[in-house]
Order: sequence, then C-alpha cells, then structure tokens
Amino acid sequence: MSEFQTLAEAVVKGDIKTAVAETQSALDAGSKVQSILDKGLIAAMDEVGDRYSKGLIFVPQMLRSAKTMKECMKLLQPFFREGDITSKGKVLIGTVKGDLHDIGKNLVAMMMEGAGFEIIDLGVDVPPEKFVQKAQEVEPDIVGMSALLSTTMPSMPKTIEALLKAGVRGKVKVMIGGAPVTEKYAQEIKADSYASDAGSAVSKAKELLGVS
Ligand code: B12
Repeated sequence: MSEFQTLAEAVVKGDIKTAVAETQSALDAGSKVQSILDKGLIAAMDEVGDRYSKGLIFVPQMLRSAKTMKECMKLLQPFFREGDITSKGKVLIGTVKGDLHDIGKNLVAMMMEGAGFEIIDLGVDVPPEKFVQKAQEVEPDIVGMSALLSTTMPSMPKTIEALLKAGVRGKVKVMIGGAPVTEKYAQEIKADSYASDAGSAVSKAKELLGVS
C-alpha cells in the first residue's frame, strides 16, 4: 500500500480533520506535491467512485469525500506556482451544463494559474450561451470545458457549435477534459486539445499557444 494510505483512507471516509493533518504532515516530510495528489487524493476519489458504482456508498458520502479533497487541495495550491511569470494566456474554464463536478476542473484551473495563465472560472453547470457570452466579453485564448458524466459530454459539442455560430470559435482554442472524455472524442467534436490530467493540461495549453 502507498505511503499515503492514511490520507487516502481519510478522504474516502470524508474525515476532513485527519485528511488535512495527513496532507500537512506529508508536505512537512518533504513528499512531492504531485505524489500527494496522485497517490493520496486522486487515488482516494477513484476508490470513492468504485464504492459508489458497487452501491457501497451513496451521494452524501461522495460529497463528503469531495469536500475533504477540496480542503486538502487548499494546502497544495501554493506549491503549484512555477514562479513570477507574465501571463501566458487567458483561459476561460467551466464545467458544462448539467454537471456539478468541479474538483478536476478546479485542479486544472489551479495548476494553470500556477503555471502563469490567467484564469476566468465560470464554475459548474455552465450552458453554451454562458461560455459564448463570457468569451465575447473577456476574449480568452483558450476555452476549457470539463465533464464528468457521460450524459453531460454532449454539451461540449453544443458549446463548440455555439462558439462557432457566435463567430468566436476561430479566435479561441478549445480544450476538453474529464474522466469519461477521450482524445478520440475530442477529435470527433473538433476540439483543439484534450488532456487526461491537470499536469498535461498545462503542457497542452502551452503547446496550443506556442509558449514555454
Ligand atoms: C466526487 C464525485 C461527485 C461529487 C462531486 C462534488 C464536486 N464538487 O465535484 C457529487 C457527490 C456532487 C457527485 C454527484 C454525482 N455523481 Co459523481 N463522482 C464523484 C467522483 C467520486 C470523483 C470525481 C473527482 O472529483 N475526481 C477527482 C478529479 C481530480 O478527477 P477528474 O474530475 O477526473 O479530473 C481530472 C481529469 O479528468 C482532468 N480534467 C478534468 N476536467 C478537465 C477540464 C479540462 C479542460 C482538461 C484539459 C482536463 C480536465 O484533469 C483533472 C485533474 O487531474 C467520481 C468517480 C471518479 N473516479 O471520477 C464520481 C462520478 C463521476 N459520479 C458519477 C455519478 C453517476 C454522479 C451522479 C449522477 C450521482 C447521482 N445519482 O446523483 C451525480 C451527478 C450530479 C451532477 N449533476 O453533476 C459517475 C459518473 C458515471 C458516468 N460516466 O456518467 C462517477 C464516475 C461515479 C461512478 N463510478 O459511477 N459526484
């Protein structure tokens, strides 16, 4: 079992106090932030998802684990900063219509911000019209969409279509992600890029805009 077993178990149980203390002591012990995230927090959320699929836990428990993870992420956030850098580009990001999952989207936003991107976060349950309206207002370089449910993924092509109709599509790069989203899906719906995790989201965003 991983060195972050106690942390992962606390997140699965939704024990905020223990999880926060474990995250802090892992940081104090010099553990890598990426390892704490991958082996502790994200591994725990995968376990939570498994338990939910098997009918062992229900939505309130998932919610409690999500809250626990968010509290731990607050401690990790300062470490995502790559240094004082001028803005690498503007990213408008949100979770698509009908979808309330925001942990992954927040993580992507945090890491991108840490890497020097300016983030405008539309939150969750964002309809295509809202992406369009905000894109017209803030003129981002990238529009990022997150979906965690197979039922909400179709809102991604709908948003791309809406950007196209509004004449905005040509001015922005579209990046998508979320557990059920794939590279193939990104190609199908003509998104410019897909990333499976927050780390690669940062490098793909840099690639898209040709910045280092
Ligand atoms: C926590 C959770 C919840 C919480 C969400 C709280 C919150 N504030 O986010 C609550 C309790 C609200 C919830 C509700 C529901 N959930 Co839920 N949930 C989860 C769970 C356990 C964890 C998700 C998570 O946070 N993962 C950790 C993060 C870090 O990972 P991530 O989101 O994948 O993000 C990473 C990448 O995908 C990527 N990424 C994400 N977004 C983006 C965006 C861009 C632009 C890019 C480039 C990359 C990128 O980078 C991220 C960081 O590395 C998952 C199980 C799972 N393993 O995914 C189920 C899961 C997603 N939920 C599920 C379901 C069914 C539901 C409900 C329908 C349950 C119900 N009957 O009510 C509702 C739907 C509510 C709604 N309308 O959205 C199913 C979805 C099945 C499917 N494929 O459609 C899952 C897979 C559980 C399961 N195994 O059945 N859920």
